[in-house]
Amino acid sequence: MTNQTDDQIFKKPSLDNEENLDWAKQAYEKLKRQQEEKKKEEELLNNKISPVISTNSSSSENLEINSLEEISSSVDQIDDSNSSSVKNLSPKSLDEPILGDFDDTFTWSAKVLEAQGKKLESISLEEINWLSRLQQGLEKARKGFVTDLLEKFGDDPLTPETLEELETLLLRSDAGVDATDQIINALRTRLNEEVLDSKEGLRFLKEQLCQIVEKPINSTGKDELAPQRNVLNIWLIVGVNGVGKTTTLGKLANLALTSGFSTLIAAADTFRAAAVEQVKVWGKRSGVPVISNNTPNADPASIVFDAIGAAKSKNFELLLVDTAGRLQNKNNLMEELTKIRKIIDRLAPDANVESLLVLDATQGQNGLSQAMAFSKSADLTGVVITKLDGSSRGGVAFAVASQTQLPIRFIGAGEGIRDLRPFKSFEFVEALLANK
Ligand SMILES: Nc1nc2c(ncn2[C@@H]2O[C@H](COP(=O)(O)OP(=O)(O)OP(=O)(O)O)[C@@H](O)[C@H]2O)c(=O)[nH]1
Ligand SMILES: [Mg+2]
Repeated sequence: MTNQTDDQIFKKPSLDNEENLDWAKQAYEKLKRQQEEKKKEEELLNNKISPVISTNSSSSENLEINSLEEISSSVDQIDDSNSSSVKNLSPKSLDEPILGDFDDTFTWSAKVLEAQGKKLESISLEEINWLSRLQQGLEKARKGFVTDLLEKFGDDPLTPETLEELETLLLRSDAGVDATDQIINALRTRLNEEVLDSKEGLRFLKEQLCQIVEKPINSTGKDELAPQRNVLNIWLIVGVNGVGKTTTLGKLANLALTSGFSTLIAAADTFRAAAVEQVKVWGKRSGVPVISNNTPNADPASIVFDAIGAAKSKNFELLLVDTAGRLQNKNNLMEELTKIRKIIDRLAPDANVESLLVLDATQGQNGLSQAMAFSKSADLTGVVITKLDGSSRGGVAFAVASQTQLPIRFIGAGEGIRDLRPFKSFEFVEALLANK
C-alpha cells in the first residue's frame, strides 16, 4: 500500500501543502477584524460602565470559603452570581491574547489548525496564540533535536547510519528506550522495503511519534478529557513537590470556567503553610471558589469531605483537588492520597473521578519512576506534563506514554493562566519537529 493511499484512508492531518498560504491569510484577516471590533466594543463599554467594574472586583473577595460553617452562605452567594459576575471576574481582560504579526509563527499555527480540519468560521485567537507559544516554548527541545536531525537526514535518502544517529537523538531528548526502539524498528522495516527520502522519513517519523502518544489515549475511548456536564466530576491533582500541581490546577480552573463548567477548588495541601494561600490566589484569578481550612496541618481528607458536600449541595460540575507534593516522608504522602481517594469513593461513588499525575518535563526520565509510585495509591487515570517551555526534554512525553500507558491529557508551557491546553498529539509532534 502506498503512503498516499494510507493518508487517503485514514485522513491523517498533515502539513504538506507548504506553499498554500491562502487559508492562513484569510484566518489572519478574520482575527484582525474580530480584534478591531472587540476593541471598539470594549472602548464603548468602558466609557459607559467603568464605575461598575470596581464594584464587581470587590465581590471577588467573598468568593473564598474558609470553613465548613461558611460554606452554605458563601456558596449561596456564589451561586447567585455564578451566571453573571463570576464570569465577569474571570481574568479575560488581564491577559487576553493579542494578535501579533502575520509571520512564520502565525502561518505555522494556522496551518496546524487547518490540517486538523479547523474551519475558518470557528478559528480563535486563543488557539493560534497557544500554538505559537507552544512552538516557541519547545524551542529548546527542538534545537537539540530537529536541527541535528535535519542535518543528519540531509537531502539524501535515509541510510542505516542515519537511523543510528536518530536513535541517539531520541534517547538524548528523553524519549526513553521503549519508544525509541519502536520508532527505529518501524523506520528500519520501511527502509528495508523501499528507499526513503528525508522528507518522507520525517513524515514517517512524525506519524510514529503520534502513534506512540495516541495509543493510551485511544484505549480510553476519549480523545480529550473534559468534565461531563450536569454531574459531579472530581479531578485529583497529584505529583511530587514543585512539579506544577497548583499552577496546573489554577489553569484548569480557568479553562473549565471559561468553558462554562461550574467549578470548585479544594485546597487539600495543608502541609505547606503557603500552599493554601497560593491556591486562593489562583481561585481569585480564575474566579473559582476555594474550600480550605486555615488550621495548620488540617486533615486534607476532611477538606475533601467538606468540598464534596459543598459541590453536591450546590450542583458544581467540577471539583479540582490540590494535594501535597511532600510530607514527612513518601509513605505518608501515599497514605494521604489513599485516604483522600477513599473519601471520594465513599462520598461520591457516582462522580467521574480523574486522578491526574503532574510531571515536570525538565525532570525528564525521573518523572517515570514517580509515575509508578503514584499509580498505586492514587489510581492514576492520566498525566499532565508541565514546564515544556524551556525544557530540552520534550521527548519525555513519548517515554511517559509508552512506559506508563497513561494518556497525556494536558500540557503546560508557561506560568500564565492560559499556558495550559488539552494535549493533542498532532499539535505536539508538529510543534516539537517544526522545521524552523
Ligand atoms: N516555566 C514554567 N513554570 C511552571 C509551569 N508550571 C508551573 N511552573 C512553576 O513551577 C513552580 C512550582 O509550581 P507549583 O504549582 O507551586 O508546584 P506544586 O507541584 O504545586 O508544588 P508543591 O505544592 O510544593 O508540591 C512555580 O514557580 C510555577 O510558576 C510551566 O508550565 N512552565
Ligand atoms: Mg502546590
